[in-house]
Amino acid sequence: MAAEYGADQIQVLEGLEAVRKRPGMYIGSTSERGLHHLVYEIVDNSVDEALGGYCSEINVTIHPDNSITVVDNGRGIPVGINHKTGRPAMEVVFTVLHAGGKFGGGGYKVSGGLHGVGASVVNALSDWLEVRVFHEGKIYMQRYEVGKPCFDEKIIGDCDPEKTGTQVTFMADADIFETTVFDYDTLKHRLREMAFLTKGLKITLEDEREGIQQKKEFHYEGGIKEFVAYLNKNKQPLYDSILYFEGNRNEVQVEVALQHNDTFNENVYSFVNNIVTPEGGTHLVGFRNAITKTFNDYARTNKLLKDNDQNLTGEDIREGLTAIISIKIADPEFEGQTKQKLGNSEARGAVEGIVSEQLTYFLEQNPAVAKTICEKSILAQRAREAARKARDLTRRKTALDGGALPGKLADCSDKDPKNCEIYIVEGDSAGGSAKEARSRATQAILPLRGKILNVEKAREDRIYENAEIKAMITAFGTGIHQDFDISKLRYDKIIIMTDADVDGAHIATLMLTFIYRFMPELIKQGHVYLAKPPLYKLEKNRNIWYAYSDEELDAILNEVGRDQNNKIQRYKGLGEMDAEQLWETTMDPEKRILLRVHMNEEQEDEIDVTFDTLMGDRVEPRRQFIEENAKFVKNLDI
Ligand code: TSJ
Repeated sequence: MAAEYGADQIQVLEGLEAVRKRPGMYIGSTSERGLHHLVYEIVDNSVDEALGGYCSEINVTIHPDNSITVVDNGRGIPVGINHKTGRPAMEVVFTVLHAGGKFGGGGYKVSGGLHGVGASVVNALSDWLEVRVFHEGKIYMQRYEVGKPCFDEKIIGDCDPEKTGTQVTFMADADIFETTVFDYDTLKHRLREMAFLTKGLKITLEDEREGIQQKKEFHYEGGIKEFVAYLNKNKQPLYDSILYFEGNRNEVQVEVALQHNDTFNENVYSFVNNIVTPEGGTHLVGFRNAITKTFNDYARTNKLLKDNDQNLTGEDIREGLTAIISIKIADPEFEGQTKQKLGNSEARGAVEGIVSEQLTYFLEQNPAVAKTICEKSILAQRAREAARKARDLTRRKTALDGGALPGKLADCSDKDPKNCEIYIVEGDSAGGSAKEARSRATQAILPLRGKILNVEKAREDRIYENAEIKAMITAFGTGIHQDFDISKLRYDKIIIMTDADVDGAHIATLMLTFIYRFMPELIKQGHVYLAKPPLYKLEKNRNIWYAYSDEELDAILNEVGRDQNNKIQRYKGLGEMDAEQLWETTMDPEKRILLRVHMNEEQEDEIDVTFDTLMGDRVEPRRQFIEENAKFVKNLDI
């Protein structure tokens, strides 16, 4: 332990103690999310070095004990004594709050973690942390425990004299965080995003933990252009080019990339200093203003819009648009309840000016692309008008006749939604068995015919014409989009019941897509479930077993013996079960398995749906099977 503490050091330690007392103030929370922010805080320092042009590679490693190493090939944190403080520069970085990147000539800082607090906060919240700097053939090192230096900066060995860089390893403090186990996918997602946002920078992520070992490399010479290509990769683009605009104005650095696809959804993500701004702000407003004005001007000038046609709305132009807006600004101001909405007014002008100018030029140079986008927007305009009429009609209907329920719905008798559940069943015949099997008081059945409309691939007016979708909307009772009201939900559980095969999984996916796009709160608040029918029935000596996977069938056979007189039935669909079997295996709340659907909030751009397992009393865990099957629905965007 370094023994002597002067007055400055005591002040420093008090600073770090404040971080440990109120960690939430510095990293948002001590949940899994806060834990992962520690990594981003460290990586941000290397990204700053890359933005300055001094670093081309960052490697992140999750070690078996869940400690983390971040290493870059930048200039290295300056070694030796920092004159202002009389302490080693690296010690200042890790022990003085807000010290990051502020010393040495030409310190450069545009990025910064969500809370922009830097390395000392990570140190304060770590059980231990070690930093190594590679400089002129020597390795400089210092170690800290619970924020305190264990010794002065020292040279611990030699390295290649050409090698420069900084390496930090830390172990999050288990006394502070709810969990200290890192999630590979969460880190992967954010590091990929950082690589897209910093063109040319190579970032690797390696997981050394037992049973997990994997490695990823992210390196995009095209930056956000490649980000747009990535977001559109499972979609059909409307034209080949990805539009790209960049420039500097009012001391705001602006980069925009965009491309339309043939879906009807808008996928526009904005970033400030490499941090996503889900609530947008002035930079997003500038972008929207620019495209609305530029496309309307172009469409008028080129007679794609006639004199008596209405102007295109921003929404019309953004139908099927995938775009990234990334700005860098010295003093970002965030407003709104969650402080995630950019407030700087100079950002609006900068983005609007750069996008208007360069988009106008692009459209003049690429009339075919311009025409494609304008025509799609004009179709969207017409569909919007038709959809408004259709929606008004549906709205009026439900209001007038007190919400006439769909004819196919066999409703339950209990009127308290808290007790009620609705089974959405694939196919009329399975629907029939389910109606017979159900517990009438609390279980409603809505049979749907075959595949429902894929709402990702249909325009809004066609969606409202679809009978299956209308039936679900009226049965649930909540309304959709801006009319959505959770207090009107007629069932506590919405249970999707489809065959246990690939077709069934596809149908379930289509239903989840519909719910996700029209009433996402139902998923967010945990009201949506998948039923899990069995795959096999085994009969032996008048005893019956049901198996929900091949592994389970195997386990049952091991137990009862693999004899000649075993009768094994493979269920190909729900229709093969009689009402009693359906009740016993899939609908009886005491015995059934339900998977609760939830959204991974970190990854909303990938629409990631995962599951909790809820099982009746007499069913033993079947985790593996469920994990395997959950993959079917992993990517909603089929
Ligand atoms: F902050 C930190 F300690 F957590 C950290 C910093 C962690 C990691 C993995 C890397 C870094 C870091 C810092 N990488 N590169 C730098 N660069 C500087 O600190 C640096 C070097 C030279 C000069 C100069 O003006 O000569 C200025 C700076 C800021």
